[in-house]
Amino acid sequence: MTNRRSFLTGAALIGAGMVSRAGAAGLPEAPLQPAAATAVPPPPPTGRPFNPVVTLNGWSLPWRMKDNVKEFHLVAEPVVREIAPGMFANLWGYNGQTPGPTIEVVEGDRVRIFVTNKLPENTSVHWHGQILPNGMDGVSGVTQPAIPPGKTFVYEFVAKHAGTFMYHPHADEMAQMAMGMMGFWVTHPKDPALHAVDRDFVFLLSAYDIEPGSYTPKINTMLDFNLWTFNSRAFPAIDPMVVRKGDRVRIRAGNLTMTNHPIHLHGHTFEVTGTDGGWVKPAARWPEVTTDIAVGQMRAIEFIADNPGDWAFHCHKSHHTMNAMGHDVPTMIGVDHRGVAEKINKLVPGYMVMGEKGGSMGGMQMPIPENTLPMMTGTGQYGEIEMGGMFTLLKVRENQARGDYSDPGWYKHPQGSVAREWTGELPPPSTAPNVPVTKAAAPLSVKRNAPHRH
Ligand SMILES: [Cu+2]
Repeated sequence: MTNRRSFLTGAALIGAGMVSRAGAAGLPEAPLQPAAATAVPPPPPTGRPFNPVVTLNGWSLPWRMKDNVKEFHLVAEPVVREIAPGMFANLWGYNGQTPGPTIEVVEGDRVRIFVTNKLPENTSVHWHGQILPNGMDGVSGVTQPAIPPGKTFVYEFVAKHAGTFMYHPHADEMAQMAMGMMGFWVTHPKDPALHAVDRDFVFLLSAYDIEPGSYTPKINTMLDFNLWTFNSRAFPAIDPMVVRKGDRVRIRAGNLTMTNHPIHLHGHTFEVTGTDGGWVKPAARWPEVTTDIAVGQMRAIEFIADNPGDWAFHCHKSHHTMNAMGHDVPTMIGVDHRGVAEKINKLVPGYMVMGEKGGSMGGMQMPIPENTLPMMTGTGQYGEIEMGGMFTLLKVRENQARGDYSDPGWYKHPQGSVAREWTGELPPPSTAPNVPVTKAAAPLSVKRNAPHRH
């Protein structure tokens, strides 16, 4: 993981020329983040104190204080995102990344956001969930003229309510969101002790349809996406959420895909403590291990990480824990196609028949096209994980230092606490009763019901 200090040093060096130019124009700096590692933010250098969030495989946008106003500079621009090692996508985002940087402010802050449009078409920014003056709502054509390419607009409002929000365009939004235009927004409570947690992770759910061998998403796809991501990253490239045993943990997620995602955590029960409408009153909360996040919604879940281990955290739609897959594939389970394979092999040497025993890749190695990802991938300490897409791990450790987010490696299970093969006596195998599978259907005779008498 990159630490913010080293990143800022790098940015300052690269951007030295840009700073003076921006300074002359009165604009705050627009820092860039080209790396996809999780950047853990330091405590806020200016303004009211708050407990920063950790953006999975992302970062938080630095600001400058000017006359007691927090000034940010977002640059909407084409970016190249590494979806996972070896696979890159031509997307649109902000300040070098998609999603754009997380904006963190404190309840009551006056916020000024400069938005420079470096896209080839008009854009705007809608501040999803914020209660603000109508003209700052970012709906192009309705509350403002769209921001033309090359222009900079300025938004200014008071962040009135603490909570979990996001930003995204309201201009050609189908195309722009399909290209990755989105970012997280957190308004922290004025009192940092209110809703305080030890670790606070944030990410956005996004989906892309990128044909193997190509780099740009098909923006007209409505449902049949092949890359399901947290912050435009697919497992095994999503960083784990590392916590210390006993930590109070919050995970906030927002959904900017075209379908709902039932997000499921293993080993713990949580409560939904916040939505994009605000904090849920304690009396209205109930325990869950899965929470469905509908399109356009934000959810904050909270729990005490009291169970050490490597716990799966994923979308429960099984196709969403797969990477680039073909959906027009017949189910071959139980079909003996050895003879067919032999014949095809005479024509196409090396042809591999798949799916007879299920979809498991079980040690198979197959060449894949350029710039795509294997469907199911990742290896754990006990072998192949056979998951992709919207999947990561919550790693709960006794001895993880406070504030340390580095990956502690695989969990060392206490002796005798791992599922294992039964080596004792086995009962005789049971079989299903032998039922004839098909019988010529007898012609149907339909009996008309007597009329009802009500
Ligand atoms: Cu899903």
